[in-house]
Amino acid sequence: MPVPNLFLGLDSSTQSLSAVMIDPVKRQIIYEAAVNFDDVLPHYGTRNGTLPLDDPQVVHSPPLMWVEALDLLLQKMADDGAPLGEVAAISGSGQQHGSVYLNAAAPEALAGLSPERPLADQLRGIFSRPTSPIWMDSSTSVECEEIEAALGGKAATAEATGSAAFERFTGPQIRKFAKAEPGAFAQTEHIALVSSFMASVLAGRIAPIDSGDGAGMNLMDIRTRMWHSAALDAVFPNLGKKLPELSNPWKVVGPVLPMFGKKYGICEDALCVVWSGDNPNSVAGLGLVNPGMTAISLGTSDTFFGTMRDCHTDPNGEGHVFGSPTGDYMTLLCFKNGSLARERVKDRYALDWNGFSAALRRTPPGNGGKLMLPYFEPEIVPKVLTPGVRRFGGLDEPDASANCRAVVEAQMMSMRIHSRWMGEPPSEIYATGGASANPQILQIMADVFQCPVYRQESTNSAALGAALRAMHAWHRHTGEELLWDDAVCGFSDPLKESRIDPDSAAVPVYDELCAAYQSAEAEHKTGLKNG
Ligand code: XUL
Repeated sequence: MPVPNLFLGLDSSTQSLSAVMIDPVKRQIIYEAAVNFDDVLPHYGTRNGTLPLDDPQVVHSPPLMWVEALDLLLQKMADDGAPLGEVAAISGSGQQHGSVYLNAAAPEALAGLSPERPLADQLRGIFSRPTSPIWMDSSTSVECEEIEAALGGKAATAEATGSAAFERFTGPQIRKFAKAEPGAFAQTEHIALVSSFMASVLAGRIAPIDSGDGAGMNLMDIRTRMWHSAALDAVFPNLGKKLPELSNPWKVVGPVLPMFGKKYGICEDALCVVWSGDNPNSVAGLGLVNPGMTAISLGTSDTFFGTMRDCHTDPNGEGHVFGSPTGDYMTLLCFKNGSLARERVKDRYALDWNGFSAALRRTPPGNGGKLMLPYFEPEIVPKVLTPGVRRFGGLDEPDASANCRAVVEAQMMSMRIHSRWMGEPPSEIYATGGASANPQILQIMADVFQCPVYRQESTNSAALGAALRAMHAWHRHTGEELLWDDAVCGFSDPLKESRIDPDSAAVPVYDELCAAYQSAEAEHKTGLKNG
């Protein structure tokens, strides 16, 4: 029998369950697979992983579907000949904030799982609520207001729990359920996150919530990483009784249930390491293991996230602080007008991406003071509910080149301005996502932030991060410290040749333009109030 020395990361995301297996000796991903919920489990009737419901603000998924997907994915891995018998530890990643409600029958059903019958058949009866609200749900504004009022306002809530109260966060979601369905809530003995629920199935016991993902609930004291008693009270009296313990991100939940060995050949000594949220896992998967390391994902929306040693919270309540897998903190800011806005400008001037890049090359850093507020859609950061593009500093609408530069500069300056509260400007930035293939956009990023930018090509960073966390925790468990720098080395290195250095001549240009941008933002806000 080969010595178990492989690590498996699973990612239970909105639309699929995926797996990444790593070999720490070869420092390679040796196997990847995924099952898409809509495709392989059509009997749940989901679209893109969520149930079709009448109210667009209410977004739920069936947790039993995630259980059934686990059976299907492990079966696929066994059929593919993935070396499950050599797996030393498994961890995972869950879409953040989503909650699973379990009744009193859950612990026994989990502990008694048998390889003879499908998991879903054995766990069908453990839910006190058949559906789980997920991160896309935005139906709890009333509860957010109630929680913030109880905790002393937006900034105080952020200071206490790491984020202001957000509709998708678990605390407001629990409160809404408790108010709307008191009977079903009374039947709820255990509340899990998607991450801790999946770990519970794998380990056959109610798993802890790791402090990284726990920070996405508005229920955890972001500094002590313990349940915040006033926040618990703000949601429901005695809520603590229904919540599992919080743990550090390297906690071993226990052995993987032997039934998974019997059924799929997973090594009988394999450990289940606490699961975390997809964003904390991605921090590990992208190699952001030292404070100041930042990633900017240029996707449909743009996200800015990174590692922070000391805990600072956003007094404006726009950004989030979660726990990072290293035991530090991670920050996350989400900007809705990302690729969407870049594309709208490109299409307005009938350009292709080459033409867009040529426009960026033709125009100088700072755009001669021409500015755009790129609110093509309502914006999350800063909160702008009424969309509308505004131009300042002599930016003419027909000027294609200046508008191309203006939209990208606006995005980068907005990230610089709205990430200031983190207290640690980025030391280097890893750019990911579709638009990171464009060196002109990355040059503007480097110039605005005045730090080197690298391109990161990793696609499945949450599952990879989970596999790396499994490896890190397994080493700790066996009494051997594995430094995070060593853990990620070779797995999440950015493309060295993609390095783009900032132009130091741009320092005063963007200092001045950022101040002008901030005034434009303020003017826009006042204009909306008065208008
Ligand atoms: C983060 C968030 C999303 C989900 C996606 O706050 O809501 O990134 O974690 O799965």
